[in-house]
Amino acid sequence: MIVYGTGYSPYVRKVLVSLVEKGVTYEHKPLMFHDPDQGFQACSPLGKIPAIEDDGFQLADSSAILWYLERKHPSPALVPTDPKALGRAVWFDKFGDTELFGKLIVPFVERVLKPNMKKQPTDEAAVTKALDTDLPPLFDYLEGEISGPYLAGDAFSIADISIATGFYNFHLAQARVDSSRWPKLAAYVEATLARPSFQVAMEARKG
Ligand SMILES: N[C@@H](CCC(=O)N[C@@H](CS)C(=O)NCC(=O)O)C(=O)O
Repeated sequence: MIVYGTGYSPYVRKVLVSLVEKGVTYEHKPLMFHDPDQGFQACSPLGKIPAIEDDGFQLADSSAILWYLERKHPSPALVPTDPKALGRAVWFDKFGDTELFGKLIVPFVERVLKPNMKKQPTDEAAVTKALDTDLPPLFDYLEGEISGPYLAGDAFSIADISIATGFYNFHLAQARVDSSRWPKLAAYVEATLARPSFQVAMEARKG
């Protein structure tokens, strides 16, 4: 299987974590979104990352890929079967991708991506707004949802992958979850990113 997309992307990281958890071997092509590479373009209709090619089968979108991997490589399961746990897993995958991502990524975009990769100035006011205004309600919500090591049921799942992935970029931007205000969230993020699969996927940014 070929995985397209830089390891800096939280969405690409979702796919890499899933592959490592399931013990599937893959080739990683760490290109940026909208790269002209023809193989990538054929897999990603919108030019977004991640995308995969698996034995001639092409697919884009991290959640679609995670569900594909789940059916093709069912063990260990990353999608729960219990109805309530399944509902929560789908919800947290969606919440992570849509609500959390856009705000969690702001410090990374401003402090890492813009100055180092785009040669543009950092907008610290945007970082302050994300940290002080936009993220606290989301962190409050997550703090209230954490009652054990996993967000959906009693096992690691796509819910944990999708919520934790963006916190690595948050950390790369020298931002942290304040453990005095959100102790459960801070501990959950630390423990989830410490999993071997996340460690491998986080190293992939150097690829
Ligand atoms: N829903 C997609 C989102 C993927 C996405 O937006 N990736 C970003 C990089 S982190 C991208 O390719 N952005 C380029 C663009 O939006 O045109 C998924 O889950 O894979």
